[in-house]
Amino acid sequence: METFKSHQSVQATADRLRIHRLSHTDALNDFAGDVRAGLTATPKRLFPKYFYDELGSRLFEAICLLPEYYPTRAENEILSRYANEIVNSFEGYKTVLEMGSGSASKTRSIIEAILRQQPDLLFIPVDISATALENSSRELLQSYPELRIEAYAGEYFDGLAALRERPQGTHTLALFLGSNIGNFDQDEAHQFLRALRNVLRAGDGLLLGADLKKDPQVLEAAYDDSLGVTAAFNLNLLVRINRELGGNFEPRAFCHVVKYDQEKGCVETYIESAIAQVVRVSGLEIDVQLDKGERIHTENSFKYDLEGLSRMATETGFTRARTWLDKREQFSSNLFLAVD
Ligand code: AVJ
Repeated sequence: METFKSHQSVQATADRLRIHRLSHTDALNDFAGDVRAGLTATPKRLFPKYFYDELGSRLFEAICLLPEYYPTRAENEILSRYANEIVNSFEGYKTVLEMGSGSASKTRSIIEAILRQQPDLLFIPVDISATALENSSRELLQSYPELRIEAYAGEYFDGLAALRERPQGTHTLALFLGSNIGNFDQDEAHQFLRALRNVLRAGDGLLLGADLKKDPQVLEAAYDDSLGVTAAFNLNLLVRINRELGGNFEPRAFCHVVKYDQEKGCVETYIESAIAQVVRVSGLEIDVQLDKGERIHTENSFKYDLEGLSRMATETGFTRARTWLDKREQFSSNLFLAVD
């Protein structure tokens, strides 16, 4: 009887989960093409989406535990403290759409607050990592016996394109948490928010996590921690190129460099060559020449203020209806409402 029972509960869990793999883009070819373009460009660059291989994803989870990296703790504080208020801003959310859900641990506060209002909820996570989606979905379904999940494994814009095909029945709260928006420059942020607005109906909500402008020393420490975890996260890109594209980067011959550009409101991260060197990437049949002190740009993390967030909302079909801050006022959770 015992085995029958557990078999049934596994079945029931599987019934409540669908994972769509948006596989028309070949991830490895994208990586190869982008690395080739980025390492032969002037100045050199690599994209932050490539940080998140298996080790990179784990290093990011470690970053979230660092004393210097305040955003995760600040956002968790806001979501656990104000989840009821956030979901009560609108009665009857029946769908939660999360872009870049990752491990979906912060999402739980929101899901639980909605389930306290009413039991019927569909969760639609979109994430580049199918493994992260499978793991987080399984855990969520076990915690919430009524929850249904329709997951999309793919990039943001592919996920949003797929979602446009879906019938729009119920009121939706979209989530874009963790200051993921910070990786976009202004044009990209606008494009992304407009694409997201297009899958929502007027009156739907978007809870947007945005890190705030602050003392440059605090910001630089958050991206250059004393244990060197963020340095490892950054340099792991080179290790990934070595493994997947046959590179011979020596990570010890490079340094992690972080600069806050106060004018732009952007923490810029680089991999800097400590010596003049030539690196072979055999899978791409290229030799990459680096001067001593030459930098490869790897990430932008844009910081916001409330005026900038209001402007961004109105320019993309939303209005900033409410904002919640953590006690130290380091991070903002913003409720954008979709307008006609
Ligand atoms: C995942 C984009 C929100 O920019 O703060 C953390 C990534 N990089 N430490 C951020 C990151 C280095 C993070 N986001």
